[in-house]
Amino acid sequence: MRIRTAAPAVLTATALAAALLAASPASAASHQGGLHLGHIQYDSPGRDTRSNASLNAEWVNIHNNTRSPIQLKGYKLKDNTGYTYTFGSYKIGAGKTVKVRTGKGADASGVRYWGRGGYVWNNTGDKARLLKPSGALKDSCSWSRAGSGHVSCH
Ligand SMILES: [Ca+2]
Repeated sequence: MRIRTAAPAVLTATALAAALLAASPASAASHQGGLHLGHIQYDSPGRDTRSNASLNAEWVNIHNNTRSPIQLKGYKLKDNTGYTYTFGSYKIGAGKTVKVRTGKGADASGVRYWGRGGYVWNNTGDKARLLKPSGALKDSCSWSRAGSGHVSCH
């Protein structure tokens, strides 16, 4: 009986090896969810002075670990209070990350600015949500204490 149970295990290992071989280096470290929230710096380092530099040191990364670019137009980023950032036209490449900073600045490749004059992400606990243009929840990530000031969502 032990020999019989070994056969499926070998098959599984073979299938896994095949899957790993088929995967590109970028997707080898992939997580489920495709487009998802990545690292979040919810507590801007240093004192919360509300300066634009401090506001921009508060940010959320969104990562596309699919193998195709994704148009983010209409996607939303939302906190517990209801503050909402809505993406304009922005194509996030396969395997790429876009950082959404809280303060004001000039949008560029890989970085978007919320344009706020106040902080979004609560230092002592909050929940970031990534919503599809339809309003459907794509991903969420929460934290419950100040701690290190940042969280790795996946
Ligand atoms: Ca904060």
